[in-house]
Amino acid sequence: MKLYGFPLSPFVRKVAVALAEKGLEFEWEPSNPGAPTEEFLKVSPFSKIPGFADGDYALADSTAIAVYLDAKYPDVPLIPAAPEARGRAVWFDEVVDTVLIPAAAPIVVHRFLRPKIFGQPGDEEAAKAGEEAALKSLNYLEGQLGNDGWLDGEFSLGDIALASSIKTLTYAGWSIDRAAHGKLCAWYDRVSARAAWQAIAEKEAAMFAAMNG
Ligand SMILES: N[C@@H](CCC(=O)N[C@@H](CS)C(=O)NCC(=O)O)C(=O)O
Repeated sequence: MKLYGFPLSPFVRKVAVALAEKGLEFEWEPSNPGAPTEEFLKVSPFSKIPGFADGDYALADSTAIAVYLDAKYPDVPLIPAAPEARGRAVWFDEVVDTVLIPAAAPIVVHRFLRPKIFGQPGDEEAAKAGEEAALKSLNYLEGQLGNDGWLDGEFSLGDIALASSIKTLTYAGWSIDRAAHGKLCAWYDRVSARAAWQAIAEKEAAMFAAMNG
């Protein structure tokens, strides 16, 4: 199996962690959607990351890939079978992908990508507006969490999507406000302690070191 895309992307990390949770080996190519190779465009026709290939089979959307992986390699399920839990796992994944990530994106753009990667000034006002905009979904997610465990019953795709998006924000120096979002903070610590999460964090760090070296 092969995963294409920079590990900074929360969507790419979501797939990497899902693969690791399932104990699946994969090759990870840090493809750049701005400078796509022919091979990458074959799996990701719109040049979005992640791209993914399992033999001759290719997909390019983190949720579609997770759905495929769960059906094809069901030993460690990440999308629960019970209808209610199944619906909520996909709901949390969607809240993260379509509400939290777009709202919080300016934090990463203006405090990490522009100043640290592209050598351009970041717009601090835009970053602050991103922090403010992200509160709506963070407050909602805080309200969904208990004092232990996961977003909904078993550890699922929703947990992976949310933790992956938070990790991307940490590159910009952002962290969960423990006073305002204590449950979210403790939950993120629990996700970060998982063996699969740590294995991907190590791979990610090695990829960043190689790119910067
Ligand atoms: N819905 C897609 C979103 C993928 C996406 O937007 N990826 C961004 C990087 S975080 C990307 O490829 N951007 C490059 C572009 O849009 O040209 C998924 O879940 O995989």
